[in-house]
Amino acid sequence: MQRNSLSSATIVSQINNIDIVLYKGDITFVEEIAIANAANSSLLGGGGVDGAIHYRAGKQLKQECWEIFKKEKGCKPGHAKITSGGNLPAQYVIHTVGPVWHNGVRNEDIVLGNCYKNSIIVAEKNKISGLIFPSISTGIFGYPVEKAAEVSKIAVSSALENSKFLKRVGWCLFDRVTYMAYEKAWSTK
Ligand code: AR6
Repeated sequence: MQRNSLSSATIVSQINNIDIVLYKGDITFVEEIAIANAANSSLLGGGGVDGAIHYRAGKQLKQECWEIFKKEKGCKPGHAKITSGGNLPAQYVIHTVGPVWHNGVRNEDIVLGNCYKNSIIVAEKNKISGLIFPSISTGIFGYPVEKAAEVSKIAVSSALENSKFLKRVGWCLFDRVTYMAYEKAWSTK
């Protein structure tokens, strides 16, 4: 397998005995039990990390997302739904839909925090021990990355307080600027 588009994980913190880790690179190469997807409400695929995940996961993921679309009308912003990982190294994909940035006047911080909290709830329900997120909403949806890193740190820290199954949670960040924003958020109290 091609591995040069992914760094090894760096542990940046620990919460409730859970390692918080950062990878730099392409999340479709991450070998953890679960990765999260920054999807849209249809769950039927799109651009950015969603496109990359669907491309590498293949037909099975599309089919499972289609079933969720038919039965549950997809996924609302801030919510999360689980599928298998198809052809990905990850066994599961937890699809969550971030907020579109509107200058902070539409509760974007609450919706973004809910993406992380609800993804962690879904992971715990499925007894998942490792979950890696992309930087939700900071690409096509336009959420400022430093703010997103802060909001996500607060949401993840609080959601992990009651975790039983997760042992490793973190992010896989595609570019240097995004990586540095999350590294900075986790290096400050
Ligand atoms: N691995 C890790 N991170 C990635 C990858 C990858 N392979 N590709 C892109 N990123 P975005 P959003 C980073 O736009 O803002 C889709 O069309 C990217 O550089 O993927 O939540 C969906 O269907 C950025 O840092 O997600 C929705 O319609 C981060 O992932 C919409 O985009 C998020 O960027 C969601 O927009």
